[in-house]
Amino acid sequence: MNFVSAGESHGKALAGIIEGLPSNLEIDIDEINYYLALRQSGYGRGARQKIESDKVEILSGVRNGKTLGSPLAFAVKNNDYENWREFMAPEGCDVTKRRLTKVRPGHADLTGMLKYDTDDARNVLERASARETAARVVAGTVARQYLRAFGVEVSGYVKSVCGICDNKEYSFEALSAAKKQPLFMLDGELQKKAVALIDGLKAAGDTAGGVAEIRVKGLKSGFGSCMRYGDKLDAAICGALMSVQAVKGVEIGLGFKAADLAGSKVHDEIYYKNGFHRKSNNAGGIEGGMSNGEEIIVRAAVKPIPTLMRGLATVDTETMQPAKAAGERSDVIAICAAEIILESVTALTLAQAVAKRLGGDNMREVTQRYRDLR
Ligand code: EPS
Repeated sequence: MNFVSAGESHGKALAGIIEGLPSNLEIDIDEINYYLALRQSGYGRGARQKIESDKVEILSGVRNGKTLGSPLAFAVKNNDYENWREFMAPEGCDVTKRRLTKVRPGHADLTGMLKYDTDDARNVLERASARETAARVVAGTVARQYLRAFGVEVSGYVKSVCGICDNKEYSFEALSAAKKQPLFMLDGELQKKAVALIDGLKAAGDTAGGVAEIRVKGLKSGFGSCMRYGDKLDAAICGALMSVQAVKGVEIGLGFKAADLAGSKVHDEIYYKNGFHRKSNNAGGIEGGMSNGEEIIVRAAVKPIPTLMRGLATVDTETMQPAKAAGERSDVIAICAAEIILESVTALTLAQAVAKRLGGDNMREVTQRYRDLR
């Protein structure tokens, strides 16, 4: 199963193609739009989200609500294109306006300009923008629907905002309450503190990041590989999470803490009663590069947004003189969006691992093969 996305932030639309879906998978378009709306939500988002109202349009691969086995192509329109047509139209536009040369530290602007040989960072930032992640949410929600056919669910919450961290443990079922909260946090008091902190940062023209925890329930053991490092499930998940804009760190289960503890405090002892089980899950559901049947637990650290209204020190590449970095409008924090995107890329990665192991051209074939697994 392959996925490719296309689209610029202020271009006509985002687009994507998912190739390798079996036939007869029921596609719930309302659920895709639900996750698209969640991706746009959350405290601290900027003015752009008032312009957009993301909805998926499926262009191919689905007939009467079910996949055909052919590539599923889709588009999500950028409403803001109407305001940018003059500067973005592929057919011809005015490239002397909306130039960005006061390159932002932490964004792709400067390195991208040099690499793609352009004197306007707009040519780079339009694609590097996190707007692209709307396409990944569409693909991720299709992947959720595929995984659900095997009883696998993906959820998550925001664990920390700019250092305000919730260290409590929550059951998988408790996580769904997070999506109704302004910052997708589960502790009301910590969330109030985080909201106040974001308000302060916004007033100061500054930005924030955070940590999201993603959990997966119900996946049988044996997906991934201990034989081929390229197929290790933990490597695939970490790569996928790290590919999300602004993610700077990823951990599985105990993660970095495991390095500080004795082996007896880290490894999950194995018992047998009507099947193998463990009383702890420090491994985060993955051992030897394979799912072990326990909940998969991953966390990703998201850096602060690099567009700061106060403007960091930089160089204007037009004049090579010192300048304040560009900052017309921006989010103060996009951790809720990141949480939804991270759930989506996790779902897509797991769907790919399932498809790789089970193959199958139609859902009947695939679900039967899943049932037959030990
Ligand atoms: C982004 C900058 C902002 C964000 C955008 C990502 O866009 P604009 O420059 O149009 O104000 O709103 O994210 C989205 C549009 C989105 O839908 O998530 C950036 O520079 O990465």
